[in-house]
Amino acid sequence: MGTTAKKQHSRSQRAFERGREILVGGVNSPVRAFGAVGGVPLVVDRAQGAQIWDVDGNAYLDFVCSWGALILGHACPEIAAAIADQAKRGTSYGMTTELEIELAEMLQRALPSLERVRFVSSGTEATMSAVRLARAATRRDFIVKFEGGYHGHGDSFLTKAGSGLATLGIAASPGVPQALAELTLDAPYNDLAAVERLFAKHANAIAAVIVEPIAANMGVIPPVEGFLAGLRELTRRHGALLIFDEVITGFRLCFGGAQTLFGIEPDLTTLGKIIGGGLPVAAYGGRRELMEQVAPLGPVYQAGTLSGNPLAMRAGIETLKQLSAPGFYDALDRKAAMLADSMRQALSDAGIEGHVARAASLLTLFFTAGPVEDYAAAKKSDTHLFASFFHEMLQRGILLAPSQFEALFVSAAHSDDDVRRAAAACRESLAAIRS
Ligand code: HOZ
Repeated sequence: MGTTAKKQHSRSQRAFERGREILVGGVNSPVRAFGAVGGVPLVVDRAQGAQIWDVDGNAYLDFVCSWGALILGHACPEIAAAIADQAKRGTSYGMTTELEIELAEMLQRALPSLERVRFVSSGTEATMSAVRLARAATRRDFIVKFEGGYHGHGDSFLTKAGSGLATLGIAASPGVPQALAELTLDAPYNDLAAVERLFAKHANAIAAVIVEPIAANMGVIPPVEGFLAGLRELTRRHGALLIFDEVITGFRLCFGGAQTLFGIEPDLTTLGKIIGGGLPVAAYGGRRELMEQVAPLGPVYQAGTLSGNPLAMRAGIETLKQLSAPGFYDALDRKAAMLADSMRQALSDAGIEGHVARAASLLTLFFTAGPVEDYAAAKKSDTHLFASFFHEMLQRGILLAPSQFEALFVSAAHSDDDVRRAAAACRESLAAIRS
């Protein structure tokens, strides 16, 4: 590991330049554009297990894992077989299948708060639909979200948001009508008193509080003791709904969600990523009397041609089957702890001020001294140092998300050796950016 041969990127460079002539910014999602770290974005050829190859044949150990969707790693044989089998039976029917019922039942067994479930195709759809339902059910218009939280790109979520907006420095997206933007109230994450003040100021007008129960789109920030329980109590007291956005945390921390881990029951939950096994699936669900306000039972309209897509259902079912194996999460946790510990040690050995946040297999190395409890603290990170670190890691064959404000995902496909390799690369990279 001591030396790194300079990687060659000529085909990736050519592909990216060609892509830029037709795809906006050469990408189909801004977070892929290396906007904050510079350099040529990865143009992927294939991936298997924990490895991903670019079109130049460079191999990387992948800690992006499709932004958390691939907890079993790439091209998991059982999932690939299930998709191939389903493809022969038809790829989309636009009608109900037993597969949808089976996956929904599996979700409900793991997350009992999901009394009723609706499948959609992306996390954005899930959060938009959950908020629409919350507004309809409460007959109120305001929502509370948290600075640095990310709930997809629905109009109501694009102020002070994390993920790509944090990465690209977009404070609020143009194109959102002012009248709508004014209905989104932002509070600092982990600041219960701020939420209480919003409830006092907008008495009987807040429909819902939406929160990532473990923030993972401003880097990883776990909730402080009492924060989630406090949100539960405050929302109940004020007649508002509590929405847990578990698009990242669902089935990431345990066989269930953050709600399982913290013992807090939200009114509505959004899921995505892992439940689709790498295919486009998301879901929202929650209390029966709320969900039954959605069409066709109620008037809250939401629909989708590809919702509950059979290929995606097969991938989701196969994924959850594997996640339910005894010891699955313990093994993942052990590897993630190993990586986090070695990163902490490497920071200290390099004499670089930093903070490694971890929640199960979600990690972020912040280039700022801890604690990082909210977006303001996360933003104090030295993003230039992060960019150098990112490229040093990439050069050593380790792919991280190209932003300080994202999580690193350990998957079941990462072996102990992979973790040791990443840890060694981290040590070398930190030493390299210090000098
Ligand atoms: N939640 C993902 C990043 N934090 C979204 C990925 C994307 O925007 O493409």
